[in-house]
Amino acid sequence: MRTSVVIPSRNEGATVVALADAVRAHCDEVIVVDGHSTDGSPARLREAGVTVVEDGGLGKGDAIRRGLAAAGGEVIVTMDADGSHDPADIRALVAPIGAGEADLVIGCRMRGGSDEFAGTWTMFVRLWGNNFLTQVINTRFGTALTDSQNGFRAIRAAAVAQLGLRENRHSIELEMVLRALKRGLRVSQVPAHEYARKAGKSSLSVVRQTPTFLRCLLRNIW
Ligand SMILES: Nc1nc2c(ncn2[C@@H]2O[C@H](COP(=O)(O)OP(=O)(O)OP(=O)(O)O)[C@@H](O)[C@H]2O)c(=O)[nH]1
Ligand SMILES: [Mg+2]
Repeated sequence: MRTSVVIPSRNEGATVVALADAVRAHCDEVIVVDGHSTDGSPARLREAGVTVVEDGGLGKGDAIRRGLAAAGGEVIVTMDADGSHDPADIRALVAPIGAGEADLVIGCRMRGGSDEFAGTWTMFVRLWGNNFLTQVINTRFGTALTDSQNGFRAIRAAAVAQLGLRENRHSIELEMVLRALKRGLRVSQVPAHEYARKAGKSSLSVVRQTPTFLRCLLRNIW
């Protein structure tokens, strides 16, 4: 199936140019959605022949929504620009959609392993939050997911229009899986390894975004 890869990126100049180049071998189209980076990465990407679109300045969710709208593939993969996701996993993410077995496929770090799950309080809280949200989803929809929050995932392009995504921040992945299950779409997982980001700083503040995640959960669970 014709596959687009959407990479949201804000000041990821240390990794995004090489990543976009490496991704080309695994898909038909690469789109970097830039968050008004000030590190010169958009110009370097364009020089390298990569399609760059600008986000609306509202956050990662806004970037993902714009990337999904701009993508021309029958399947769209989303992945981080920070080197934490392996382009070699793209084909495994797309395969269940190509086989007609799934509409949304999430890369599962519980089965693929993760360098990120380090013994820090931040990672403890993030892992706990992921497990909590995943169990709420499993209880509500009778699913058996183990990692509902990974941003490394593939979605059937025809399904995107049914979802009406609105989240502007990191809660876009939660909104996507909730709305997909509510509409009766098939959600599955494949193992995918997550590496610690190779450079730069995380944009996800657990303290600031917890209310955003809870609001998104309450808004979309029923
Ligand atoms: N275009 C755009 N991209 C963003 C924005 N915020 C974050 N991103 C990108 O979205 C991806 C995910 O953000 P991260 O900061 O890596 O969040 P995370 O993966 O939860 O945190 P880490 O553990 O540090 O990797 C990265 O490629 C970011 O550069 C934004 O406002 N606009
Ligand atoms: Mg990341």
